[in-house]
Amino acid sequence: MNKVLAVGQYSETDVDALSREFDAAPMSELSRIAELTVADRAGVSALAYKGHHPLDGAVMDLLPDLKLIANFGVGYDAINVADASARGIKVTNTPNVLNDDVADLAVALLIMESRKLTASEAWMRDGKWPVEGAYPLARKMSGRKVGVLGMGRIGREIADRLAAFKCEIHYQSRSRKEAPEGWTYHSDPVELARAVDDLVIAVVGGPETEGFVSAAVIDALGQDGIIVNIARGSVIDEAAMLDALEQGRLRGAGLDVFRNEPSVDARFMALPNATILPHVGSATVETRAAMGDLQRQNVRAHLAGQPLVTPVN
Ligand code: 8YV
Repeated sequence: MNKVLAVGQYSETDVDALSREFDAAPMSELSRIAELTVADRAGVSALAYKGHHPLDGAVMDLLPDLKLIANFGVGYDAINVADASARGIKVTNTPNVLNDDVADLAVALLIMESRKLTASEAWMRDGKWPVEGAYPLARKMSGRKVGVLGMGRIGREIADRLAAFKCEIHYQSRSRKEAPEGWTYHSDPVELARAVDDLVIAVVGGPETEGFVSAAVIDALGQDGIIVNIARGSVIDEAAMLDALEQGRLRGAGLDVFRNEPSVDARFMALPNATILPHVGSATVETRAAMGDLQRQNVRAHLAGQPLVTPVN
């Protein structure tokens, strides 16, 4: 038996496609798997997962015939890949198809926070323009020195866009990359933060980057800096960043990701110097369709005994 189980909040298009092709009507949460009968769990060889709740060995062990976890998303930090590998389970993700949207959003967040676009729009909607006059001056974004933390596929798309905004590009990653002339490599995140005006975070999530943007990195960026994060909330020492934003030791933040999503720390809601978005980096009709398609291509390849399209392990 080669049954497919789908777990997560899928779009109508994805629900239709998963049901039609794999007879897999999605269940909302991982915790529902435990409610299935032993007979229903037997023979499930592929799990199409869309979510950010931890998927570890304990969940995998509920599905004794599991051979594939196909993740909807490029970041697979919710999946314990070591647990999967130890059980002979392959993991796939959905890289590349979301690079443009996520990079667009990173640049948008930097511009939104620098130019105070949310606040100045509110000024207009609240009727303050004719009464109180022009909105106070914001700050320029083009031409700043920007540090990109993590020069993977998404980091590169962000840096290319920022270069078009005449920004001086600095980056940090595990190794020096083939990059255009004039881009500066730094091996250490504190050194990167010290060299730049603003910092954009594009590293993978998970234990290896937990708290990577530490209080020391935030201090090194300094009080004129803006931090943009489109990666994972876990990458930043969030309490240290909140302290710095509240105390004016950091000018601003543009954030699409947080610790403990969707129940984000209430301190963010009161900050006038943070542009906050509810994890919408890849949330366009076009990109989510492409992500769903790539997830199903991996399930299809697995069922046909063919090489997986975008394997992780
Ligand atoms: C999510 C993301 O996958 O791709 C990623 O790593 O963070 C997002 O695109 C999205 O929220 C769907 O769960």
